[in-house]
Amino acid sequence: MKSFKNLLFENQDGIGILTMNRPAALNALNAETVGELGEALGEIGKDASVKVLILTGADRAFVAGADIKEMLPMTAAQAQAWCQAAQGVFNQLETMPQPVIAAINGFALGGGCELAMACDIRLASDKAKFGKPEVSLGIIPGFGGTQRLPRLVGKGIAKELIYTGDMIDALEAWRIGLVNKVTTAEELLPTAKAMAQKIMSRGIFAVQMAKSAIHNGLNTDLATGSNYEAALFGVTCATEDKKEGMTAFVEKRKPVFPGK
Ligand code: CO8
Repeated sequence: MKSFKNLLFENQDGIGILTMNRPAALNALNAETVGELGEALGEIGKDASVKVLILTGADRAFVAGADIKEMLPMTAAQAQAWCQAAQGVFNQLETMPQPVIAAINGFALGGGCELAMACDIRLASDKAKFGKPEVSLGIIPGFGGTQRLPRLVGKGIAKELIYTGDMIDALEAWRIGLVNKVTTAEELLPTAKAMAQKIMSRGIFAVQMAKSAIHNGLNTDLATGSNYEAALFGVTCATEDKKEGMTAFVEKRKPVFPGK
């Protein structure tokens, strides 16, 4: 992978760790960073040696939002185009083959909270802070926040967070279902890696199919989603992983999945 100005990437034995790295601006998302993110995700998505991706932030922020200084002079047309470009990258994150764990180490505000919500699973350090402060700036969420937040925490809580712009701590984020787990700052990455290891020990192709079934099923009606699930279930039954997983069960041993 090429090196980026505002991102760091390493592949630790199949666990990709992608770090938002623009600490002077608390990792705020300017166009350059979002462009780099799209490029990195495109490469990682095609790299079968990365089984699970962890997304985190450098220093004291996960991502403190879209870059306010860059947005200030934007016209309506430019802002709309910027929203659509960033939404495209967030959709790319949500639909890439690998499961993505957000390890939220600090501020996850505005576009940063939206970035975390495009990941599959969210883990937070007890130092993390969440919020949708857009209305305090006279704008609304634009990177999918009005859509993903109510789907995650329900309409009423999402409206409260978006209308008030209030910041909440990690425990409150856990209580409302915005994050799956809260750890100490020291334990955040180890916990994310342990979860990644566990996911990698399963039939990873099946995990990818489950991701697709959940994502596409939630965007349609129950009957269509269930039909899609049945089709992907059929696909998993054509894999060597299925043969190994079921044979290992019958032989009372641990499976060793070939990953295909
Ligand atoms: N954009 C640009 N710069 C930022 C941002 C940001 N979102 N957040 C922090 N920074 C910069 C600060 O300006 C400061 O830079 P400098 O040292 O050059 O002045 C540096 O990061 C450090 O920040 P602070 O000194 O403010 O640090 P504090 O610890 O005092 O405060 C906070 C931390 C509370 C996180 C504070 O920085 C803050 O409130 N930041 C803004 C948070 C915010 O409002 N985020 C939402 C932005 S809007 C958004 O994300 C909408 C997404 C959809 C966009 C649609 C586009 C059209």
